[in-house]
Amino acid sequence: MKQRWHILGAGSIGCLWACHLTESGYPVSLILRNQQRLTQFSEKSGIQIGNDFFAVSAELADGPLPIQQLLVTTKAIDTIDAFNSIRERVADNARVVVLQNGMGSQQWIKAQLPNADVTWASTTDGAWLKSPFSLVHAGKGFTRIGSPDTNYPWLMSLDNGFLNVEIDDDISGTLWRKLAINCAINPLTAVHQCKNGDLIKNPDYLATMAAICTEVELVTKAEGLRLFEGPLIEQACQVAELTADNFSSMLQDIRHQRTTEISHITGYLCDLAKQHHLRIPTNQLYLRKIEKIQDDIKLNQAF
Ligand code: KPL
Repeated sequence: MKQRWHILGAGSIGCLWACHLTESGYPVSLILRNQQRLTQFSEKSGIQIGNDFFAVSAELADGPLPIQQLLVTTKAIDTIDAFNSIRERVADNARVVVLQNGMGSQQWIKAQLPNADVTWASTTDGAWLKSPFSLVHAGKGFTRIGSPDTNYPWLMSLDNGFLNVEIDDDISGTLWRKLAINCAINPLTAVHQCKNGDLIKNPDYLATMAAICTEVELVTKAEGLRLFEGPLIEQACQVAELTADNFSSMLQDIRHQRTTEISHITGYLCDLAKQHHLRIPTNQLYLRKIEKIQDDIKLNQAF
């Protein structure tokens, strides 16, 4: 019998991975937030993708089994609370995969579990939940997975199932490239409430995006990283063009009155800039703007 995977974060990507791991023969348990979600789950006792049904089990954070294999798919901002709710159950030498956008929680989890195999992952799969535990796999992408310091052979066992999984020797670079593009596109589109493509059509937005990119490059240089062959602004324009009709995930979060991932994207960059005594005023300005929008949302929700 294969070793069980526990999944913390039963959103669309967590559910997609629950199916992927089930398909490759692992027992899987989703860790759910509360009794209401568990009751909802027990009506289905599994996850549906189109006509396919995957028999997955679910439990609450205080479930009975020790956790030896853990996939973290919460939003980066929810990691600390979610992880602390299961900390007691996680084996010190557990295998952990952190599959998230942004940076910061990967290192935080490693600090909590210094003897665990903590690995990082990034995905371009697109999925959404049309109803609880009923999933639409809208875009087949790739999940890159790796460890920033050691090569763990067990990672190969995740390249089985129905998702495209690639072992990545430069997972830190992969996450950084995503973070850099997200710094360039997401806060600007969220503040100006525009589509990704508008950033290249409007000269003022384009100039701000270029300033953001130059500052990101200052920080990556100080970190000893070279993300792309050419300048970041060229890459950012390319992504904005390719996704011209899309609304960025940050704008969607704001439109749905949700907390964004800014603290693990631009916020992470600003923290590093501070450590290197670098000034990155444009990124700092947009960090403050998004934080202000989030504060206003919270205030509105309180009344
Ligand atoms: O990843 C993205 C997002 O919306 O979060 C893109 C489309 C690349 C914009 O940064």
